Amino acid sequence: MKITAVEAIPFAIPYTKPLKFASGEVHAAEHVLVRVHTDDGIVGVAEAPPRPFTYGETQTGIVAVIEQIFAPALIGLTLTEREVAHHRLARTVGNPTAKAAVDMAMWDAFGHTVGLPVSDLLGGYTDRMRVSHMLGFDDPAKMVAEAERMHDAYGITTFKVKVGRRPVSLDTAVVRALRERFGDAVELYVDGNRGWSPSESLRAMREMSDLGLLFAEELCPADDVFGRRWLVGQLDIPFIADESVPTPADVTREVLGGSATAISIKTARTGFTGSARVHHLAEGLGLEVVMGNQIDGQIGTACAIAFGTAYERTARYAGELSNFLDMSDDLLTMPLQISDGQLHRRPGAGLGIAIDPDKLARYRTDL
Ligand code: MUC
Ligand code: MG
Repeated sequence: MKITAVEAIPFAIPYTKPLKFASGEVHAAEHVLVRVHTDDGIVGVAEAPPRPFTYGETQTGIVAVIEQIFAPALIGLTLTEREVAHHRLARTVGNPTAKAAVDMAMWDAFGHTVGLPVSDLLGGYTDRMRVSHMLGFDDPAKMVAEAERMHDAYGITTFKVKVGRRPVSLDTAVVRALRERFGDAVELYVDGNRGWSPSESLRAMREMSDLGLLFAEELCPADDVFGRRWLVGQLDIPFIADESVPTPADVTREVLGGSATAISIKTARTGFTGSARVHHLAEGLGLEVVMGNQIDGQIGTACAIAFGTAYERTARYAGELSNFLDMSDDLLTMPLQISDGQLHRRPGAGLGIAIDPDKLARYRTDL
């Protein structure tokens, strides 16, 4: 169970449909495959998605921090020394997705070593989750058509609508068009990626007050400290903190400060070890949680479903588990399948996934 090597392999897979949102846009999955090797010949995998507009990480930076700092700090530890690994990774500030991928690859390797699924090792609550699909910026007719496609092809009935454009009516028109098209047959919520000011956010939420929204996520920046507290205090639905809460301490700060009332858990940024800490904190504080999406590929989505199915609280709402459908290809030998609006966690040890060597050879960008 001793770690002998940690690899960081950059790869690039184009999106068939780019995702656009208030803080940026993504046209290709330029991610980093992380592989943790042990002296038993076990290999654990995970992926890190660089999101410079969210965490400041780049693909080159993720490879460098893993190769230069994390790998030397972890080689020689056993897979059960997770707390030691966590503290060694924490000596480096920032780099959330690089740390998370290393952590999750260690868990995958541990699952393979003991012959058990990661989801069972974490909590083993259920084997499936309902799926929520993120709809990126476009005009109302195209966003409705995209929702129809996801509804008809995959049975998806929950949509997170990206908002945060100016004027706010650009986005409120989309949400209204979706509600008019689907009626009560779908759940809708909105994510502003910090695009609006607090007052624009309140105006938009008032315009949409008859549309039965489930949540509002990160409509304005957490750094608008009083403005955001003012906004959250006036809403009658939970306000989800996402990129403003990359650590448990941030969750505490935002929630106790009145700037958030629900939490997005993203395994891409807190791994399994950190996500468990956020989950337990949310349980202790009595907060609702949603399993979020860092525009994950299929490896990242396998991680999110493994964690989301482990606990009752994370499996309660639809999880954001479908945006890999917009990628032109992926690295797994067996693709994830969404049907009837649900994704099952993979059976089998670890994450239950295997990397296709031919696909990795085609898409890696370091050789
Ligand atoms: C989200 O929930 O914000 C958009 C940017 C990012 O980093 O993640 C996505 C989804
Ligand atoms: Mg978000």
